[in-house]
Amino acid sequence: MEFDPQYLAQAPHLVVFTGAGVSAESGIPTFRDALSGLWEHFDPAQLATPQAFRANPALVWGWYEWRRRKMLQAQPNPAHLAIAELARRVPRLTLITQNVDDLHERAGSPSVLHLHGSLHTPQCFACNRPFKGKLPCPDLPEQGGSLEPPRCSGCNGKIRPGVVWFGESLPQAILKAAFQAADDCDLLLSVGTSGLVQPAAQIPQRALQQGARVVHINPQPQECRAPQEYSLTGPAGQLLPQLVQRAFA
Ligand code: BV8
Ligand code: ZN
Repeated sequence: MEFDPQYLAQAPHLVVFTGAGVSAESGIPTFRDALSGLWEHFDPAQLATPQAFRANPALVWGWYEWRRRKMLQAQPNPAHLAIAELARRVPRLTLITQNVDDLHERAGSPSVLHLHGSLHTPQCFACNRPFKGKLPCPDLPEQGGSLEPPRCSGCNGKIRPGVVWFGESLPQAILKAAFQAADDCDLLLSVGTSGLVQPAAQIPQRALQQGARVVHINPQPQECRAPQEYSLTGPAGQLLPQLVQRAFA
């Protein structure tokens, strides 16, 4: 059945759930593509772990600084801007992201639930104190490189990225708020995610189970197992502005 953009204008509570694909058109490689150059022989699920950081802190810190530099150079794309526009138009919008970049914030989204943390909140690997220092814009070569992490001013421990690694728990209060929004919403847009990573991937399923409409926005067609589940195939930077335009024309 065709998705009617009017559902967007009429939903009392809209959830937008995003993955790395929403930042793809800003030039930020998705998680699978983020392993080029120095890291191309690594599996992200191996590198984005506390074990990898313990074993080779400079390799892991270099990868994250290389990605942070890409984020600093990136601009929000029309998908981020359309989501920020939706927040101004609908009665209630909860934005939940798996991404560690700040492009939703820079596009003007007022509040963002970061399930997997953020590259902009480094902290101490030993004592968890937030890193107070200023991180310089890393001048890593395009193919990246190893970089010794800075040290904690409190305990001299190594500073780590403020992201949730594989095998680490998600921030419980944020996950709880995200699940509550999924359980309460009338419509959920799932934008640019392959739905592989748990427990984030449960969010669209919970919305579907309680009777909300769920719309997947992804260049890869997504499997729809329920009558109120839809798959809009294409890049988010094109489809989202069109949806907003048709919903509020
Ligand atoms: C935990 C931060 C336990 C780091 C990330 C149950 C079953 C199986 C496995 C598990 C399970 N429960 C837990 C696990 C293990 C693991 C897991 O899920 N493994 C997977 C690989 C099977 N989960 C965990 O370890 C989680 N922790 O559960 O802890 C626990 C419990 C108690 C006590 C202690 C421990 C932690 C998971 C968090 C990992 N951190 N990010 C970093 O960024 O470096 S996840 C990382 O992957 C990113 O956040 C990203 O969002 C996510 C997925 O990566 P991508 O594939 O790149 O992105 P995405 O999935 O969004 O795919 C891109 C999509 O975009 C594609 O579909 C593509 O078609 C589309 N696209 C491309 N271009 C566009 C587009 N869409 C729209 N427009 C476009 N232009
Ligand atoms: Zn410390």
